[in-house]
Amino acid sequence: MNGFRKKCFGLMKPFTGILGLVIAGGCQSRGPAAPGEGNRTILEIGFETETHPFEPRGGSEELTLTNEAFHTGAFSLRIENRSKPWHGPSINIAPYLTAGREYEISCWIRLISPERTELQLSTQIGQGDAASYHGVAKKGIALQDGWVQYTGTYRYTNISSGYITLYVESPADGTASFYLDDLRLTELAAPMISLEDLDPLKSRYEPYFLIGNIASNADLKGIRFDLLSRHFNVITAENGMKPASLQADQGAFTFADADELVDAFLAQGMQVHGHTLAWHQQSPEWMNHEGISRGQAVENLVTHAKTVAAHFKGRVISWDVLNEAITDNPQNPEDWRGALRETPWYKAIGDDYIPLLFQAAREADPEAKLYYNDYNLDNQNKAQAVYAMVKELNERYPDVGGRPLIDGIGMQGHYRVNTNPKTVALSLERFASLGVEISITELDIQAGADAALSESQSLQQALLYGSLFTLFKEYAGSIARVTFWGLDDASSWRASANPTLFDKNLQAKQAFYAVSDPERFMAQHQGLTAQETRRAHAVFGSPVVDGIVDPIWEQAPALPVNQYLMAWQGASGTARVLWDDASLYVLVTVTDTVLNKASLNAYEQDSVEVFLDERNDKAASFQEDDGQYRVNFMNETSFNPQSAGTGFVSAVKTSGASYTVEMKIPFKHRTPANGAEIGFDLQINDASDQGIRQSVALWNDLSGNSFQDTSGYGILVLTGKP
Ligand code: 9MR
Repeated sequence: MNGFRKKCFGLMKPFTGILGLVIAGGCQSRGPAAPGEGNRTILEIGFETETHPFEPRGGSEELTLTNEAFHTGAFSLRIENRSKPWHGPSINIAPYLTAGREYEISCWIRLISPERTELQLSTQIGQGDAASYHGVAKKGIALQDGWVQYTGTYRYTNISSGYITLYVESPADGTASFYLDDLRLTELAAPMISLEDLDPLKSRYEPYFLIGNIASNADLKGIRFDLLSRHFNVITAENGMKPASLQADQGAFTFADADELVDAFLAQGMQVHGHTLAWHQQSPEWMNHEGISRGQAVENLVTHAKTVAAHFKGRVISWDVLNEAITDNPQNPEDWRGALRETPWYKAIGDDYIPLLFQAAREADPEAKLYYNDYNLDNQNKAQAVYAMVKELNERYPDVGGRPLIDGIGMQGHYRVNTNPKTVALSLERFASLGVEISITELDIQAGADAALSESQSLQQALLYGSLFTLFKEYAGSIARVTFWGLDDASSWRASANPTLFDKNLQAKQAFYAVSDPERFMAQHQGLTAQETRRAHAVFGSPVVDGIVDPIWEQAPALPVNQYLMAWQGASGTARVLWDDASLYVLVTVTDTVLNKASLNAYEQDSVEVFLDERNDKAASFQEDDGQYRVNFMNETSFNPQSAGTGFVSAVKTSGASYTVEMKIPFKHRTPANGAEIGFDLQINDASDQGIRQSVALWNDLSGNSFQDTSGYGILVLTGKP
């Protein structure tokens, strides 16, 4: 706790010697009690005494008690000199919490600068790699000329780290200064969750395949551990066995946390799958950086794989030996070498880094099943490239340890409600025909947004889970394991898209029941399938395309470009669309910290793309009314087909961590009118600081084929013409 961060009083006040907080049953009660019988206020901070328990989260920002402004009483906390969105006042509330209980959390905020911006009250659970971050009261607009209350609820299912903070951040403006007052934490009387009500999933799937989930060290106690142990029989460490976790510094292997995690689940009679021996993400810089020699790279790769595989020998059943080595949607998939991602491993060693790596793992742990693991394997081009790679390598290296070089293919399975189970089935069929085993290694299904899930979205999600599990059962002869990537929505890497079986209160969602008994669930909802196409309005109006955002754009609704094609979640943004009798106008604001256009491929540069199917005929190949319009952050344009560029105008403005693109696209094949529907999509390409495309965000179409197939585009409805 920070005992004496204070001062700059215009008014002197007596020092009372008591912290500015009141614990339940304490001497002070402020404002109305939280609604509900039996709720207990356990912490209140009004900043009315000489000390306060807040810390600066970033380090450099200043926290000062002040009487310049207050919500109640005479004082508040002033927060200034922030330089990052996540900087702000932070308080460790772990000592006040009881595991499994739900809390109402509220505070009051008034902006100092700018005049208005979006702030968020958030909570951090745990520290370092084990930390997870969750919005409690999201995206409220704070103002300069009045106090705004931020209120939300959160159920803390694991408090074992002893480090759980509340903090205020500013996603849209990293430098915002503000006053904070009257923070209150109320324990709600709602009952704790009962585990016994649900049939264990692992029993239901026992005849078919192993059923798994992920864990971190923070999950080794309490209700989360109980829930994991009840439903699953195999565990993957979410982050703890990745190269960056096990060998951050060369030669200094750090196994203690991973050992603790593995042994805790083994002691429950569960099994463990290892993830991952080599990946271009979450690997330390020293291991495989640009310019490293082939010899050094081989040494680093092989030493890491052998040491780690040997260390866990006998305790893991299988390894994701190599993760995500194939590019997205390769255009010539037969040529799997041409489809390889140009990672530092590949650049330093060449394509034989793959057999070298698998051989090293096999030598160190001959018993473990060795997997190639990747995402978007429902994309048939990518699936074909993986098929070609595994087939050729297994033919070329038939006898490694008496087994094929690669035992299995891991289909990660980061899906969305509009994922088509038929494409998943095609890939299962393709891989099964190779004779290798298949595991679904990271299953989750995004639905809804901003951590909100409507009843119908929840049902759509459950329906897709149901059809997938029906399918997995059909392929049970080839499928060894199905692992979910996240126990509950709040702890998921995609928390805002509600992708798991349990909600943030660890209550089973419809998705749980669909997985538990897919045939019954599908029969109960006969005829329904999970498909969701985004629709939005374009509003009548003619902005000037000059890089200055005219107020008229505000009349059009904001479209989130926030669904990811690749597993890496990079730049995202929002767009607005206007139209007049001659043109469609698109404004896209992208949030991106590093802007790069080093790649010779325009689509790999930081850039924005619009896809247009003017007649909305959803053709599976480009027709004359279809076009792709790309503008990078330096306002350099490219078009598909080339002729689409005729009459196109664009302007770009960059500022700090964002850039804004304005486009004017003339209508060429349709006379626009109120009510007309147009096929439309948006894409944000995010280049890494190495100039490689690391993430693709879209408004609607996640087929990866928008450049040639319009059938997955979202729909724009033209409105507002007087
Ligand atoms: O869920 C993991 C998240 O906590 C990490 O921040 C992230 C870092 O890359 O990795 C996530 O897990 C990834 C997995 O290791 C490989 N496939 C994609 C998963 C989601 O990004």
